[in-house]
Amino acid sequence: MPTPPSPLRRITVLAGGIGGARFLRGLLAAAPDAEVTVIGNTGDDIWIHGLRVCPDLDTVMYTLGNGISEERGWGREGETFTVKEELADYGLEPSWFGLGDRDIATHLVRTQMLQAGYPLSAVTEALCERWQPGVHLIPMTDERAETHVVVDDPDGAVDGSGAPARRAIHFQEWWVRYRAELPAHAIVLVGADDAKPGPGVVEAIESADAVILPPSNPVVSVGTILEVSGIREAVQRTQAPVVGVSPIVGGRPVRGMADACLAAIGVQTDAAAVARHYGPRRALIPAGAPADGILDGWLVDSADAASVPAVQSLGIACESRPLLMTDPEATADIARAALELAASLRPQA
Ligand code: FO1
Repeated sequence: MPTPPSPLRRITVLAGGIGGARFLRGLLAAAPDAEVTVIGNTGDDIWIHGLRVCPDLDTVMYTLGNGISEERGWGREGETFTVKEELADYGLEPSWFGLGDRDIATHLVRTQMLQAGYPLSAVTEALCERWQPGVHLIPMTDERAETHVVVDDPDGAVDGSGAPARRAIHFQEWWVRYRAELPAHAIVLVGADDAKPGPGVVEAIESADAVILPPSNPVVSVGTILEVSGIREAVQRTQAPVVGVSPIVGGRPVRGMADACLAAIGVQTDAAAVARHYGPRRALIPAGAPADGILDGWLVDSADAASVPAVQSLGIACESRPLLMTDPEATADIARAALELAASLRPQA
């Protein structure tokens, strides 16, 4: 008996880099008939050696196009770094960001198209012609909006009062050069106010049958996408159920350094705390309480089953199940569980 086509045909996902890309592989396996639109984070984007690098868009494109380096989670499989070595021999900075030779071809195509006047959305569509990721990958905005991190000056400069001087560094420098080990006083999306949602972004959220927040970084990936004016509002008003998958398991990020980012905004590294941070969309809590959040449902790992009642008391449906994406089958099961929770939350037709 063929499984009936799921009522969730149009699925929109707000995705960051590695965790989001791996989740998407499971989602496509769990819902092969679905039409998946991925709104990609571009806050990580950076000019490096005159090339425009879009780490999260490329990680989704390479992962779903089977060109990703599995062991790094970013950049290309079978990569070489000859150009990087040559640049280092010239003493050209930054030497802390590794551009692979194959990866450089992507940045050359993107940079040439941007300089010819194409918007990032058109560039991304052109690059996806080659990679065929199986999703419609669209940047959160076509405008420049870059995540910067306010830290104590790494060179130890002090201000007039002798306190450590603070300065903003690009997210990639904080993440790659300093491994997010410099305490972040603030994380700022430079350009957020002027950036508007990219073509198709609001429409993909409003017309979805389900909106999914994958286990991407809640601050510098999902959080960044929601900072582009108009996107959070679209998520709050969509008719589609909005379901998230916790990126924190047993008090620790599944991968990456989400804990350093959560600390920067004063949110505990805990599955329930992230749900509270995203907030309930429809208040089940006493009428009149603010329900300006974005979540209808939240999946937590079995290790965090004890936090289910606390999340439910916020007005967010919550279930616990294994969330470690240990292999494609496990990832497909997680995606399936997210879709089932979304289907159960659809307004009764
Ligand atoms: N991450 C690193 O830890 N070291 C690198 O040298 C590095 C280079 C790099 C080049 C292209 C690219 O698309 C991603 C790259 N990343 C690197 C990963 C990147 O910092 C992260 O994927 C995201 O920005 C965070 O999700």
